[in-house]
Amino acid sequence: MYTQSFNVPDAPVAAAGPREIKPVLTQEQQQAMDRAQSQFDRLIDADGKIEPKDWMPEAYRKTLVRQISQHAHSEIVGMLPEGNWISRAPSLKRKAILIAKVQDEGGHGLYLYSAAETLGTSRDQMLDALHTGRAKYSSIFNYPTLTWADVGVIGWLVDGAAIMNQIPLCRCSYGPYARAMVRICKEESFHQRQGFESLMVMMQGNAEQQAMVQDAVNRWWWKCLAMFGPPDADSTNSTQGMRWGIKRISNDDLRQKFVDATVPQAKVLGVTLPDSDLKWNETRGQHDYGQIDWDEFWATVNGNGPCNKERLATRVKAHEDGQWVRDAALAYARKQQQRLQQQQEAA
Ligand code: FAQ
Repeated sequence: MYTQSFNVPDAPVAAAGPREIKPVLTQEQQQAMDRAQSQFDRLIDADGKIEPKDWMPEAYRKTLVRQISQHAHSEIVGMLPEGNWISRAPSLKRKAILIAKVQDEGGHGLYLYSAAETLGTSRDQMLDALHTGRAKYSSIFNYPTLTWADVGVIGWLVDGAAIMNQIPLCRCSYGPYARAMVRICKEESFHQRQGFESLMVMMQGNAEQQAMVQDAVNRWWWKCLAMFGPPDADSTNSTQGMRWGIKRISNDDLRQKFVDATVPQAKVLGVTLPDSDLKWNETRGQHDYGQIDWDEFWATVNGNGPCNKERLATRVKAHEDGQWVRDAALAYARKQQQRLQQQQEAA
């Protein structure tokens, strides 16, 4: 079910009607199309921004809808593993921080759905793709949060990995996505810092608390490395994404930057990263690290991780439970419109 890419139809296709035939362009139309393509290519080469009303190749638009909507779904589904702990946070302070963080993730989802809507897709289409299992969301949110230390580790490592991947997206060639990412990255930085601080407090506590942190790090480390996506050689979308200035740094390069940035932080915290191959490589000026379990990654992406079904069912239920809010908002909007119309008619 998760294996399919998110495809947006080019145009509505009649259920039982004949297949759409692409119109044959006149010479003039073809020349106009070629000019638009050249202008787009020049803008991309000059590192400029493409805006919603600009002409863009259909494949560029589809790629952005795919990535931005998957990103939005990840933020929304990403509320669930930590949301589970709001009612069990160990103090009022931790509860307030966690509520703020989870709300931020919801906000990120909404900015991103809005950015994707500027590409001519609707929120309903995107949500339908998520709820029916046709759209992907980040593999990382299909793992359970077993203890309070998991909440700190999600902030430190998952948000840390998310920032590493998302900072380059602030320079993405599509204006609305790039601008949304600026604010998102600022908020993710707070998330990462609060996670690290929460773990620091636990590491200064008793042996049981320290063991809890180490156990959470052991369970999340490899999943966070996989979060950056398949190795560059298997990354089907990278070459084109880089050419279009959507993606700026490759999956493997970002993963390496994350490892190099995290090793010293782990030392400060006093935890061990669970990789016996992890060591500084003097020649490369980077850390070597061990083998990621890609079979597990793909099983999770394909819907068979430990929590995929639970996460999706929770999302679908939340959406259905919220139907009355959408109905009420529409009824209110209709009423306002009628009132305005009556006032205009009376004037
Ligand atoms: N999970 O060819 P590539 C967060 C798929 S937000 C699932 O390398 P691409 C905030 C990929 O879609 C986290 N699927 O693809 C937070 C493609 O399949 P498709 C999300 C994955 O697009 C923190 C196929 O594999 N961030 O954490 C994953 O060039 C804490 C081949 O891969 C974003 O979405 C994966 N991990 O590069 C919230 C950032 N990796 O679509 C709450 C924006 C790859 O062709 C708590 N996205 N796949 O069927 C991106 O930067 C890129 O889309 C990548 C993948 C880097 C994720």
